[in-house]
Amino acid sequence: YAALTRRVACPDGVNTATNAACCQLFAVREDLQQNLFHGGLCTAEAHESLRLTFHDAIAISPALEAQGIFGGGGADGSIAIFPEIETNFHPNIGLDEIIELQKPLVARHNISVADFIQFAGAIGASNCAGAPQLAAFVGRKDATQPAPDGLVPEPFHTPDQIFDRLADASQGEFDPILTVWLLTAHTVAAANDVDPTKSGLPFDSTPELWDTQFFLETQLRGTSFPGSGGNQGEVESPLAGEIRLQSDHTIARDSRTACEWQSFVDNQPKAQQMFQFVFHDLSIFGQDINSLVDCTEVVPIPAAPQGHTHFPAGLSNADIEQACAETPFPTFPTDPGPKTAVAPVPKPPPA
Ligand code: HEB
Ligand code: CA
Repeated sequence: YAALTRRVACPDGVNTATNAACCQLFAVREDLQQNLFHGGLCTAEAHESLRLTFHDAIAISPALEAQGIFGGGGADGSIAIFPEIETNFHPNIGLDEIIELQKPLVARHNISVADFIQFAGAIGASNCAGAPQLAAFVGRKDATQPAPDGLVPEPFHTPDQIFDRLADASQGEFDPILTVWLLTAHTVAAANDVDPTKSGLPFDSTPELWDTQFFLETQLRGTSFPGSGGNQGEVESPLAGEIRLQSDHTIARDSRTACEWQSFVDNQPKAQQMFQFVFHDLSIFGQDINSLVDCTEVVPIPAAPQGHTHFPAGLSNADIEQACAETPFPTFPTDPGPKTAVAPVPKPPPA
């Protein structure tokens, strides 16, 4: 079969592609790696580009449409086309920065804003060792109007609110189990705006690695806040310097999702394959797949996973808040030495 797949030579004289529409992406990839991701790093810009894919795509609501109200266009670039409107929606706090950083890159290429947002997220994730190769499509139609407010989940929402919102946006595809799959993204993540006194607070001890520490560390008993307490959407974390979202905490302990959450711990292939699957679908919400071209071949295969699943120093199975009733929590070695603090993810310099 391989012999039947005819590749086209790209006008750049260097690359070939299965579809000519993918050729333009080689230059976009190079621009992203050199001028946004510091030569190919899994830093804050990569994390924020991945978060942006979600906040653009999830803003679509068939439930609103059924009431005759415009429900948003999903992965249509609206968040970056109407930033003065959508970045003022509360859950989109902080995304104005990555939109501003991406803006000159979008302008340099012949690509829709909708395609650019999802492609930047896929390339950003590919810089994180252990990540899956995420889907890249071109041909999305750009938004002509902003999404309505109220469609992006908040960390203080209940599991029911979050499950209902994801089910609506996905026309029933994203159930509570697939919601857990989506949250794998929080393995390469930090919060800048949940605690107004601190920025770059990671969700796990390895925000530069696409590993399963996020699923293990969210199951540990929370003991303190990394900064100020009493912030909406934040609960106590087990480690100095680490932040825990209330939504991650409650979904990790909800009887519908606790065993699925635990099943990701030390299951690197699952953390890759399940996110690869849900990102593929999320990244084309509101678009017609038949009018898109699959250019996933342009996304680099990420580096192999690094490290091994472990309890951070000073913590062990005794600190696990067991939530899955069916299966005991697996045993792992504890890092040597005294309890240490997790370092913040440095903020990107402004555009
Ligand atoms: Fe996420 C981050 C929430 C889902 C991705 N998050 C984040 C934060 C929050 C959230 C709050 C922080 C922000 C600041 O800065 O402060 N999420 C959330 C919720 C949900 C989610 C509630 C539902 C459940 N995510 C998600 C998904 C995804 C994501 C699905 C994918 C796509 N996030 C993300 C990331 C991050 C975040 C990547 C990081 C960013 C940075 O680092 O900057
Ligand atoms: Ca991690």
